[in-house]
Amino acid sequence: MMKLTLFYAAGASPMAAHILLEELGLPYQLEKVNLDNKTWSQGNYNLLNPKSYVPALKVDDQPLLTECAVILEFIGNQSKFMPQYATPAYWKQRAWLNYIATELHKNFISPFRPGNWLPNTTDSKQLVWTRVQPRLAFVEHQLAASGPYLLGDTFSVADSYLFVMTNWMKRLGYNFVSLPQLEKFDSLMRQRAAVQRVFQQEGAPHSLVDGE
Ligand SMILES: N[C@@H](CCC(=O)N[C@@H](CS)C(=O)NCC(=O)O)C(=O)O
Repeated sequence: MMKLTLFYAAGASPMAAHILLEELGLPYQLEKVNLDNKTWSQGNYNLLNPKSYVPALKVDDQPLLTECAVILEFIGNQSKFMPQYATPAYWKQRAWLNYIATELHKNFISPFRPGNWLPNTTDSKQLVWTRVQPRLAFVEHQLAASGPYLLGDTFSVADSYLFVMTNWMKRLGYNFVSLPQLEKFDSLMRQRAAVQRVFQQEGAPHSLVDGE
């Protein structure tokens, strides 16, 4: 049996991988990273991951896996939950993972804070909203046409990543007024037992205030 260790910070993007591990029932260990001083239980996190951010996934003695979308694809592959390589379903899933990573996740990051952090001031929250809102509107349109999940009726790999985005929307106080399908998606995800276990395990989200 493969040994999987997920490096995470509460409420941050590794939650997507955490949800997927729980959904698929794979055995794994969690290692919490203190993002303020970049330490973990064994010392300097930057020595382990020079990218200096989470998520990271250690698989046995293999080189560390990084990048949310890649980690999700890797986990999905472990239980054949990721569609078979090079089929239309595979490309669709890849396109969603890439879209969420580059159009949503990255645009949720404040350009005013060094590193990858959510916005923490009124102005930066407003700027981030002007960037993510049109991209979320695209997802809304897709969910209205063929939801309630990204690939239709059933939960798939990219849904765990999209949920991190809707969870951040709530955290940042953005409203769902023009995004009812996303709101429905968010509440469907919250009802899933795996998601509830993840919230319980991670606890209160990492502070948006530097060094707190
Ligand atoms: N490109 C990376 C970005 C990961 C990322 O944004 N991580 C954030 C948490 S959501 C982080 O660790 N920020 C702390 C820092 O950059 O110092 C990915 O897709 O995995």
